[in-house]
Amino acid sequence: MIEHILPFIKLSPTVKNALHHKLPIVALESTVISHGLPYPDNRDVTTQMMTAITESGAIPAVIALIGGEIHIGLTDDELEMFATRSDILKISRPDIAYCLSTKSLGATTVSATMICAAYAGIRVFSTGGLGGVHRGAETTFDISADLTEFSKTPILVVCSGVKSILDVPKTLEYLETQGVPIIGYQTDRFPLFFTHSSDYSLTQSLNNPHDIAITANLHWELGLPGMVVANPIPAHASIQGEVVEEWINEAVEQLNKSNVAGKAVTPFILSKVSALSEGKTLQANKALLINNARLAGQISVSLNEALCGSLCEFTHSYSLLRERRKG
Ligand code: PSU
Ligand code: MN
Repeated sequence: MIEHILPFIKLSPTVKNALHHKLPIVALESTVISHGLPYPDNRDVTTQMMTAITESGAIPAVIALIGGEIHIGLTDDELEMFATRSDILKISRPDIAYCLSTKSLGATTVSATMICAAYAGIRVFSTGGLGGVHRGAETTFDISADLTEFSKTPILVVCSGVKSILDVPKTLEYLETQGVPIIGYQTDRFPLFFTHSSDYSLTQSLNNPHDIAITANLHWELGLPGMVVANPIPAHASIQGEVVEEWINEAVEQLNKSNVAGKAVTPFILSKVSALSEGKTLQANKALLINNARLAGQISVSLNEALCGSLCEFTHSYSLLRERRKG
């Protein structure tokens, strides 16, 4: 399968070199840049996440769709473009082919980033929060494609749980049905994004990147696909659950009064909550993104030794195919 997909993939020189030398790589999504955070925080925090990954000993690779190609690793100008332009599509699993065939600019969500990272042989991906089961899903059926992706694509996603803008118990039930492991990093509680702990207990908890890497490798050796590592927001940046809940209830009320639906729901609630909190949630969001990037870098470094053979093979066939296409 990989052979057919390679012509659609454009690796940045840094990522290409990293694959060639079997260095650990961490994928980053672009929807959080284009639809999740305001400018210039979106650009600046992405740069800080990349630095955190580099400091952990891994190579960062922001993923986005540009001009009919899946870009793995962006230039500074491309990052600036995704941080500033308002005409960028939000791309989940169903939208990838359309975005490529129309040569549109596409920011990848968690589901699409997982798919594209897997094409390139990347196994670790860092983000802020997963999409999930929305409040009221029993009537709207609004359940993020992120959740089903974990039962299909072998990627480990480091995140800070989900925002309580979602129906958290239903999201956890859904992940369980999809067979998705959720490993709490140094915690046995599911973190709620802005809030570092919750009443939802986890059955799996590991205390260091090495043990997570061993478990992830075993998961994939067994032929099982995606997994979640839930990394709580650092305590100093955590906001009390009850406080966040008030902002969220207000945002959901505004949503219900509007005619916003579908893909626009998550960005709508995110920006309302940010405004209601007078920027406090933005600071928390940035802190957890950087913290997750650091942990993902460490896990990727630990995993690297166990996985290196397949990456080298990929890079070789990638180079051959691109040469053939150009010629
Ligand atoms: N949750 C956040 N911030 C985000 C997103 C989710 O706290 O930016 C983005 C991610 O890209 C996620 C997507 O994959 O929203 C989910 O969107 P939807 O609920 O429409 O599936
Ligand atoms: Mn949705």
